[in-house]
Amino acid sequence: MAAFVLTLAQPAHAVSPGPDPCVRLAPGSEVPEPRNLRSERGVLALDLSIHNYREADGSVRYCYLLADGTQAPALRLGAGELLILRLRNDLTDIGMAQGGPGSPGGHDHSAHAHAAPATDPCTSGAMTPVSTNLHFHGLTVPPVCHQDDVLRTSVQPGDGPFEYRFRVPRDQPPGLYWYHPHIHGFSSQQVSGGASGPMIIEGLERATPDVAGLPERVLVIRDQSLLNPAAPPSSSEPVVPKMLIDRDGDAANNGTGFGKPAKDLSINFVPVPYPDYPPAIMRMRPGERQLWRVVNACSVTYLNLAVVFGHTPQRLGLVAIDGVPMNAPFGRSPPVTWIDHIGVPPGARVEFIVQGPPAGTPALFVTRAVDTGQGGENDPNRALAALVARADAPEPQSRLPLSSAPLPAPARPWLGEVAPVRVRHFYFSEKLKDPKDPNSATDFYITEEGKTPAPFDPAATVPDVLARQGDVEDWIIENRSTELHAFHIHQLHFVLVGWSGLPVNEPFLRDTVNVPYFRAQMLEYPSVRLRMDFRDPNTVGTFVYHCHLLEHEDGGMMGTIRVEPAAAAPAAAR
Ligand SMILES: [Cu+2]
Repeated sequence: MAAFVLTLAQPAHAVSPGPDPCVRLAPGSEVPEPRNLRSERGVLALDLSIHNYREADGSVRYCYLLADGTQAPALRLGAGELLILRLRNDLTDIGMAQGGPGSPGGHDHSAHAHAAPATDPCTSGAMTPVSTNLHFHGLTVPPVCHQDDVLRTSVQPGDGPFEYRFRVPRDQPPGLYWYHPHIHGFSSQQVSGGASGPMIIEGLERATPDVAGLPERVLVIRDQSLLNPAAPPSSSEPVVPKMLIDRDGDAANNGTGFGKPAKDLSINFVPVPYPDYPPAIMRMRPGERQLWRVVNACSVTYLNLAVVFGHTPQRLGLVAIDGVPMNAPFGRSPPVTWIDHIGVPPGARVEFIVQGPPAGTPALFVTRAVDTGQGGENDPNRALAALVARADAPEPQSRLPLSSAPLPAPARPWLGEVAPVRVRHFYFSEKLKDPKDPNSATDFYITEEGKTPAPFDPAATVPDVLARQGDVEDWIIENRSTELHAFHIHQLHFVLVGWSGLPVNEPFLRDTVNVPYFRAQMLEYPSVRLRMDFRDPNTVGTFVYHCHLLEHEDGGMMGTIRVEPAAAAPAAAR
């Protein structure tokens, strides 16, 4: 159930003035590829600005732009290389989330007038609708200002360019990562508005020779408020129970796989709107093998990706999850796992080999329904893109290199076989602000067992968890709510070693994992057991773990961890 603030009456705000900097393609357009920005001589330097714009229908778009207006470029660099990203905040206060329909229109309402003067972006921690920052999801870089801190770093519209500068670790696995804003309370609004972009650490073919030389496509799937919220379901769908609406106005899971979705989806900014889901177009050469690199950049929508020719699901060759090749760096998993659908929670990435259809065969890239639980959003079956096979189809802009010098051997033993020094227990839970009023807003919690559930407190000076660099811990995370949550922790990857008390054999890494939902007839709460890796010195510092359904994160489902240096006194025993 998505539930906290944004239940504003529509649309008391005027359209933003001037041209829309976050222009979107029409439904049914060909899927564009993001512009590739590649490192040169070991450095990728760029200037990026973030913008927003209110549409005539009241919806608000956000976007990252290069100086020439290019949206959401793909940042591509190698392990060991330097990223220098100067972020300028061009957000304007267009009346979102701050008490509703008071502000008369966006014009003459420049956020520059509101920006607090001379606050230090490294320490302000400001959380306003026009504050922003960047999180580099999946990278093991230090949680400090100018690198990957999201707790205190907050850039305001008056601040001028703010520099992010870090070196990608030499042992960062090659694969697909992503960048997005992470201001507590406003993450969902900015990300569902479109603020996100892909980042690729080069060299996947060094771990997985099967992909060497393949053409590649980077696909960012985002969600957004419905373009046609009042439309009845398409007449081609089966009749489903009457729509339920959760307290945020999203369509609630009806358990059928059909009906109105909570959000529309887009693929590289081509919307595929309810109710008819006109697919975007992807041209391929008949039978061509490609590597698809897919980010689930949705704020709240689960994906379950498949490719169908006619009605027949096709084999997809999964090679990487969450930026890490399946077989890297230990070779404990096959380099390619052939499956016919792939579940992807919000925040996660998957990279897989696809074979194009024969000429003339109708083919679709789809997401199948996801059962998010009785309390979850409706994520029905729907198309994303039609695959059109023609001999004269243009080739993707990029191909993986043919040469494939193997990756260096790992420096540390395989995480899955390291004994944890301690086990911690956490649980996801939800509570109505007014238990007597089923329409009141919901608080969202992630709580360590034994403590009192409380929403994330940005003013807290004591971290929720103390750990020590060099340690490996097991975290058991229960779900005591009736909807799915997606656990994510910054700065590190983990191994899923257990599922509701049963051992799991997943000899690969993740940074985001689905936590199954509770049903009333269950005897125990469902859970995941994760082997958490604090061995890397870059994990030293204070950072966050949270649910990656951003309405939940913004609603309080987040905690802080401080990892102390190995040389310091032992972390408080628990
Ligand atoms: Cu959640």
